[in-house]
Amino acid sequence: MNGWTGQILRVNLTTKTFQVEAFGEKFAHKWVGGRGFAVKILYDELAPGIDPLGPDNKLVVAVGPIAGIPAPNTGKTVVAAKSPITGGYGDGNLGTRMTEHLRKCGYDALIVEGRAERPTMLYIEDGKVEFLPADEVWGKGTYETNDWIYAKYGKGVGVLNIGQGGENMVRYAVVRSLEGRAGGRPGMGAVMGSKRLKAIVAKGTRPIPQADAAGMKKLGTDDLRTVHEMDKKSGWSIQSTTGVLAWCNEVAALPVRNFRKTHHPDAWKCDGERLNNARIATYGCPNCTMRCGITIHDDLGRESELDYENVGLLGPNLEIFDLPPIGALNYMCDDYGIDTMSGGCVLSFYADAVEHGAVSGDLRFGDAEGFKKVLTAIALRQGRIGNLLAEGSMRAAQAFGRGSIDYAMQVKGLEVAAYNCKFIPGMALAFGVSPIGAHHKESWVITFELKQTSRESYGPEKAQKVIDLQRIRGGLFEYIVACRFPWIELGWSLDNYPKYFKAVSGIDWTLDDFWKVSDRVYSMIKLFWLREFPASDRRLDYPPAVWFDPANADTEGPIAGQHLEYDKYDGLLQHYYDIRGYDRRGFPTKATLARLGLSAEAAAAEKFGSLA
Ligand code: PTT
Ligand code: SF4
Repeated sequence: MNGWTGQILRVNLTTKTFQVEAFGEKFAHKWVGGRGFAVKILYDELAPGIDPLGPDNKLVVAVGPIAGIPAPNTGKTVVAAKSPITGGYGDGNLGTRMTEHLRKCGYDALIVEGRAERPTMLYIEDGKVEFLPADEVWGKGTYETNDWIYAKYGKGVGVLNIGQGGENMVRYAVVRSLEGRAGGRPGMGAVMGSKRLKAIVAKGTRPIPQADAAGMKKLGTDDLRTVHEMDKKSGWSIQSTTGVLAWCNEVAALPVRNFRKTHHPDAWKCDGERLNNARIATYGCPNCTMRCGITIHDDLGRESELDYENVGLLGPNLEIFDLPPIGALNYMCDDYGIDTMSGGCVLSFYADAVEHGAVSGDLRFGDAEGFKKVLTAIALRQGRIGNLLAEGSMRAAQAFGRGSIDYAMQVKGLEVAAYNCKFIPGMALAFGVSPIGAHHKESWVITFELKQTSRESYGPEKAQKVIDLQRIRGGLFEYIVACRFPWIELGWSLDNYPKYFKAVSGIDWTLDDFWKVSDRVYSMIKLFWLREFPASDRRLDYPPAVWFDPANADTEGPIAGQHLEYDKYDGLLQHYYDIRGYDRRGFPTKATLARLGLSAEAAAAEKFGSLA
């Protein structure tokens, strides 16, 4: 079968056994790869209600048909499991040499089951699988672990690993790879830790089956060159993602002081221009010619890689505006293997809760040293506060009480990205309906909303745009598995992707064919949620309450006096459900599921909650 290796590797850490399973064209064409494979496998194989941090959860590492093949930005891999922070489907996407090596070992996905007795490193080399002791690096950070692996196998291998955050099952621990960054915000690192799986290493040498390997090679290498030229011409990677910080500050969309404020006069001190001036090196994922990872020295002289989300949520959101201490918090998150975004929101929530008397403590906004101490307590689960905050802001708020849940900046348990939607209804909707909890990766509608429509509108055009973007970002790029930045940042045409797909698989699909897969994948994720939360309703798709609170409205600046309104947001949500073919609770109807070829899955889901 061209385009896919046709094989999945299943390993069991409890029994230290593995098996290779074949999949056919029907499965490949229906789910394509990455997120598509992951949600189908997890839906079919996980019993509803299992403990995400117990041995019954499974970790899926999945690539897609163009992943790992030289072509623009194809070095990405999806990591997925039932999420410890949301209890629903969770995944993330990171740049890593694992992408290419897993495929060259002969697999399009890896399923990790069970729980090892001792800390373990899984080593995969072509057809060989080894369960090796990792006691030596258990308790160590991701940098030291990575170096330990490189010293054993050389720098060219594919590596996924976790730090102390994952080992201690911090519910927002990520999976790390030094050739990319971090992935799996909804606790994929904690799932690895719960399995005592410190690292996965792969080294493959087999060819990846392609319909037209020579044609793909020419197309891919030519396009890598063109993308590089486009980047140089546009200058995008001068500031990379952090270019957006100054704009967010200008349009009152920056998270400041746990999202209480939307802009700050000192924000320029940590903007993209300052970051570029402080740059000491540039990093990129494999198969990328528009490398966007900018590193600086933190306040201890360590090299720390900063993106917009990391700066926004560990900087202004904590009222810290100097890059070196922001870099230090970011370095700590990377080394502990903790998500910078949830980490930033949990820290800001705690400072806010102290300020509002929900909990006693001496942490104050702007106190970088204080935030570092709390972050360490979280990663190592030290003391009552460290332990509580390691559970995420939603659970911590439930423990603190006193109305603090209103300013825990999360949706479905997962903390929001660095866009302050106090008065940005469409982006608030994008967070609300993101299928893994709040994340900007699914639909970054904010620029359309503020540049091409009216900010005040709660009209169907915004719901439609959220869906259009979900189909591309949360759909296509997550199952074909490639970085979306050439498209979103440089305008690289989406029409290139059916071309790559045809060269590797021989299948001639239009973008509309891909959108159908996207809708199928989103509906499948919804069924996963229905099974886990059968009594849930549309309030699961609401953003944090503080954005609706008139008392929280800005007192000056471009959106003074403005805030989201519940009835209007609910109307916007209904537009979204109507266009998607979902019922009033936000689940796909039977007719929608039948249209997407999911009647069997619908029948299985009905045991847990009825469908309209
Ligand atoms: C992603 C999320 C992001 S999105 C950022 S910064 W961003 C944070 N980065 C973290 C980090 O770094 N260290 C850490 N300990 N935690 C971190 N958490 C946060 O994780 C990422 C890039 C970026 S930089 C973005 S937008 C794009 N994301 C893509 C995506 O999701 N899919 C896709 N097909 N292409 C993408 N391209 C871009 O990749 P999660 P990465 Mg990460 C230091 O995975 O869980 O989705 O969270 O992916 O390889 O590290 O690159 O302004
Ligand atoms: Fe990785 Fe950035 Fe390149 Fe995307 S643009 S592949 S995130 S280095």
